[in-house]
Amino acid sequence: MSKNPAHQSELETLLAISSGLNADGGNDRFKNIMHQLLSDLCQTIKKFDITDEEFWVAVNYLNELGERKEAALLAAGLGLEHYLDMRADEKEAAAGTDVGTPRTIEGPLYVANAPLSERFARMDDGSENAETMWLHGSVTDLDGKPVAGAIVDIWHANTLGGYSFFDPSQSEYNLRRRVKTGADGRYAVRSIVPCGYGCPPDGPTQKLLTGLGRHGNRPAHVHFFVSAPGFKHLTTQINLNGDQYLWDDFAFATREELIADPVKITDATLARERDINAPHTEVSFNFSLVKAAENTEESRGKRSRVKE
Ligand code: MBD
Ligand code: FE
Repeated sequence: MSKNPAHQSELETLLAISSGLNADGGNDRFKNIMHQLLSDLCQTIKKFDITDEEFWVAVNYLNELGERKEAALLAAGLGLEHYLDMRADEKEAAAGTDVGTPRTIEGPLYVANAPLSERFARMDDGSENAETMWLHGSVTDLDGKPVAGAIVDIWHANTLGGYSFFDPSQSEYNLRRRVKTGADGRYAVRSIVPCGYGCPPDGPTQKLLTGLGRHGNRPAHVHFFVSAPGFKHLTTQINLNGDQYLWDDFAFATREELIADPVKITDATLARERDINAPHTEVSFNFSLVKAAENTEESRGKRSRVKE
């Protein structure tokens, strides 16, 4: 930093006081984190000789981000949410603990308490003229033994890439369901094939990405929380193979093990068994869960969520 020791100690004093290091109250961990963040920020301001105008553009950007409620969207787009996954994976690898179906980011669009049913649910409200998707599979332990009574909480976008609740044009809980596995550990849903997501083109996240020369698109995907008593909670997604953004996801969520191949079903008997009675797309995905070492691992991590 500064070669002028007087200037240096003036900044150090400022940062120590502004982050409350010498104050009685507050939280020590929070103080130390803020101190590091502010120090890094000042270093960046100095390194790039940030102008006042640039500084206030950045401050105003934070207001825009909050006004549009896009802070969590930006966290995904900057790869920070994926970085949390990298860290969790790394810790598991270092500890040598078992891994089942890999995790990937939750993203900002979950809504809690979707309708719950046993073994099967229809997820779409029938309002879209879209390709029907039959999505099914099993939940097992690492030995392949079925996990009965697992809750598979599923959410995905419509054909315009929009999610109910966040997209007020959709009905309540459209394309959001919770399904409890049967004794065979299986779940099945009838839905529609989702399309990929794109950041709101007029929003602050897309504005920042455009400044980086990046796009704000995600490949077609389906989100899952999978949980069962005695097992580690799993937050993951599957990507539908063939999407142009499969390996170019702006939120970095794609993983080799999480790619599902959509299969066109034309067999009339099968279509009748499923009560679809028409050609449709089948997506199969099986989950394997790891035993929980402690109760706290059984539930999803705390995070501010809609309707929770
Ligand atoms: C999504 O649908 C999503 O899953 C993420 C991570 C970010 C934006 C939209
Ligand atoms: Fe999504």
